[in-house]
Amino acid sequence: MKMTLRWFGENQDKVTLRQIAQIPGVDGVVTSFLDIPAGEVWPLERIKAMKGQVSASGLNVEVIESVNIHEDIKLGLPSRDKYIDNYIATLKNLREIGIKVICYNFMPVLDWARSKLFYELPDGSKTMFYDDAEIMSLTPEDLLKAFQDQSDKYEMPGWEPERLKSMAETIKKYDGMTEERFMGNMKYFLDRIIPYCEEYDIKMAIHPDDPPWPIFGLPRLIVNRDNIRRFLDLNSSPYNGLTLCTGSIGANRVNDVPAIISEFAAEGRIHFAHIRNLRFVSDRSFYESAHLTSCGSLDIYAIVKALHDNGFTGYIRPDHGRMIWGETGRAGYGLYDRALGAAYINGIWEALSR
Ligand code: DNO
Repeated sequence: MKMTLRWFGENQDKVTLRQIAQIPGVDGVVTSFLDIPAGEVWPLERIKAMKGQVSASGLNVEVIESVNIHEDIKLGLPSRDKYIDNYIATLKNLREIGIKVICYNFMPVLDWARSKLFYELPDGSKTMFYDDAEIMSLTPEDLLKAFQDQSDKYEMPGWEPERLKSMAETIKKYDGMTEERFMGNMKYFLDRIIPYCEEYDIKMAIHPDDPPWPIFGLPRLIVNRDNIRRFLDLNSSPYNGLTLCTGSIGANRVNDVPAIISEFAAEGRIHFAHIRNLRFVSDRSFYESAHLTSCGSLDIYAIVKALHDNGFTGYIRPDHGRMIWGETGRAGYGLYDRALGAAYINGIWEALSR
């Protein structure tokens, strides 16, 4: 297991590489270029500069989250081939600095959703909240505005203004999109890129849909064990794998997260794990709690044990933390609570390994 922390890049993150390097047991960062629109080739010079900067802090960078998928690929439009060629060119450039895993998602138009970004808990910490009834009462534009209003001027990953410029029009294009066609579009993409991933030794790791059910009538497929199986079977190469996000899959209480992890880790298909806890306040409403098992509704010990006992050798990052000790910054991505999460997960791992 390799412990990492997400870092949004120079001028994009209040948390510095130096601070990350001081967290015990964190050896690397997971990063991206939020400003490069989906579908464009990532310039090699910029990639190398980023690598140089991370290395100078004594950290490594072997995971990218995310190289986003252009909407035309998800929609299966004729223009997809051009964007897939660009994706392959980006992979080739990322290989130059030794990138091993790409986290991406195949959620139509929108990425993850929350109703509150800074919901105050009784102890004064602030965290993200998902209330299904509230989300369902909003239009996608309302949700975008709510994200922008609450985000404290930080660009939220997956909610980049460029990507959502013509959100209403893009959502319209999904009219009549069936699950079968959507899966077919995933397969087309995978079959084109996986041979290059094998050659470049870069593993693709799809992120589950968050929340794991359809919103705004858009299809969402990476939501449970059976659909993950269907997805992995679309292309059976081990280079076609998963980012197992406990908070996404675990938001549907029917999903048995440790069992799902055990099954797919044993097959070597989990390349990256996002570990976070959440506490349900009703069936489809929850807030993101501290990582400790006793703080939330997920059994983080059982989750880490499922990875450990099934030979997981990939990357882990503590996912979304609360804002504690008066910290401000990008929702979910402060320093302190994520550092506590990393220390906690490292502690479980050490205990399991002895
Ligand atoms: C939110 C993140 C997502 C994730 C993407 C992966 O905090 O978990 O934005 O990075 O879905 O492509």
